[in-house]
Amino acid sequence: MDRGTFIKTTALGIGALFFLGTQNILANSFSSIETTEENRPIIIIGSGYGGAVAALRLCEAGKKVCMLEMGLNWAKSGISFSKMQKPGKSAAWLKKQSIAPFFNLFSLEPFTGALDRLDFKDIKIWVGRGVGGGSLVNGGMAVLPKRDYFEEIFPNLDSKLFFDKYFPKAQQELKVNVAREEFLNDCKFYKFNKVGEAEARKAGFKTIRVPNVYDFDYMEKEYRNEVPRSALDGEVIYGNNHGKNSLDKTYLKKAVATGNLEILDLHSVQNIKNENEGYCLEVHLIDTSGQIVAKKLMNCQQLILAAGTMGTLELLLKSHAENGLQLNEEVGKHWGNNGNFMTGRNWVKAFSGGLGFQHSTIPVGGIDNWDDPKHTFFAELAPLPMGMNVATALYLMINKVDQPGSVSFDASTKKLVLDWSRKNTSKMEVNAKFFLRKMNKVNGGTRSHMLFHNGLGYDVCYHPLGGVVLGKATTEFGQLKNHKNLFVLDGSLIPASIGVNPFLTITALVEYCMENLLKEKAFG
Ligand code: FAE
Repeated sequence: MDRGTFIKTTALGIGALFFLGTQNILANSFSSIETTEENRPIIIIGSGYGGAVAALRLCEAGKKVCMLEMGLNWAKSGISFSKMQKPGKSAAWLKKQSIAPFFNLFSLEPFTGALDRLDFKDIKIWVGRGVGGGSLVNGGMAVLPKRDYFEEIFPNLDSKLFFDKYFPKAQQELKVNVAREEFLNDCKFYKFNKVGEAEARKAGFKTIRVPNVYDFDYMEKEYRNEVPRSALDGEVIYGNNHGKNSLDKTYLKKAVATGNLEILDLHSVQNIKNENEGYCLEVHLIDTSGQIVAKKLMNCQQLILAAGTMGTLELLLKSHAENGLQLNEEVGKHWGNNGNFMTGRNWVKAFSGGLGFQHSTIPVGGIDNWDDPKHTFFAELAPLPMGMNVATALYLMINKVDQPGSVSFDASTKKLVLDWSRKNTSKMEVNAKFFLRKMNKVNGGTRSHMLFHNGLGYDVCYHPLGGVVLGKATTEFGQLKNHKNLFVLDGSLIPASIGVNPFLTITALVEYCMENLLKEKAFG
């Protein structure tokens, strides 16, 4: 696409749209809206973990940074996040129905919500939208990967340096903390976890306590009714109004405080074009109903892609297909679901109220079966905050990815294509059946047909990873190969899996990359 086709200025410009006062209808009625042009030295696309770390370190180094985020700045908007039992504005990205992993009985008015689901043939991928990215909607579990698995996944990285320096740095900045055992024992909202751990141990599995970014001091106050409730009131995948240290309260807050960060929300990047040594972005400014209200061309000397694994891959592959953006052959390879496999059990202590009637939304326990070479997995004891005792236990298993997939772009449909099918999850399914059999044998219960077809949620993915792997598609510090001024800094750097929930690793990796890029004077 050339610049001329890109900048189509019609007689009916933005001013007229506002004058007529019906932006949405008009944005639909007129195919072209005036395009304005802006320049920035450094642009970051995406405000999740990768984008937030990059922004802070650049701003601290005195660089002026502009961050483009397609989702809403929730903190600024004053709009509350909705509870799981009452999905509202934040529940879904421009959908007419709720998009939780199950029980989607709720109709919605399309709104630029905080949770999105990308549907492919054999896999559904959930992602966060809004300033803070995935940190707005995730469970906050901040888990260190197993050191030997980290070394297997990243053979060229110095693991000692990571475990001594970058992981502790990420934990500190993200405000990772651990719940007090006395509180967990006492709190009726964690009965599901207590029962889950006891059942797992009875079945011969090892259980572990899982750190989190949710402020457990705040949660204890919630329990004592001293502050408004969030985790103890069904808030999580549609956002938390209190308690969770999402990125807007950590990295992004610090970056904004430097005075060097400009965050533009509801700015959706459509395409990237390489121009001389810099980049030109085609950007749509949308309103909260998803209608385009303005178009911008944003030029920058340096570009950081941190749009999350799926967002970054889409922008790179689409821009390659449509604008001839040069890509190396590694882009799109080594993609995986981080071994995500959801499963559940029905009839868990059904007649004794054993799992509790109310669940905290924040997970604190896991089953660590990583040392078993035949059935290697980690499983999160996930809450099911339905406000009643459904006697159902939910688990998010994280397995190795023995058959990674790949991602390409179909220019005719203008959509990403995943080379990923049920066969990629066959070993994960073996592990899930093994796990369920062992649990049910000693504890009772049945495979949860209520939650998933045949009790096996092979197509649920919260952790898409890979496609722009560190040291393969990029240099050792995240610079896209053959591009002096284009950097990829997000989950796409991790090849297919990391064995545990990934945001702590993404944060540590980007800390490492940024420290070295700044040392190399990659940003001048
Ligand atoms: P991410 O946080 O996804 O941020 C990317 C941002 O870029 C988003 O805000 C997008 O809206 C934005 N973006 C995308 N495309 C564009 C575009 N074209 N123009 C402008 N902006 C764009 O990226 N992980 C854990 O470690 N622990 C957990 O407990 C956990 N629970 C989860 C629960 C749920 C329901 C979900 C969905 C995920 C969970 N995750 C968890 C995964 C974690 O949130 C995810 O790995 C990270 O957020 C990925 O970080 P990135 O920096 O790669």
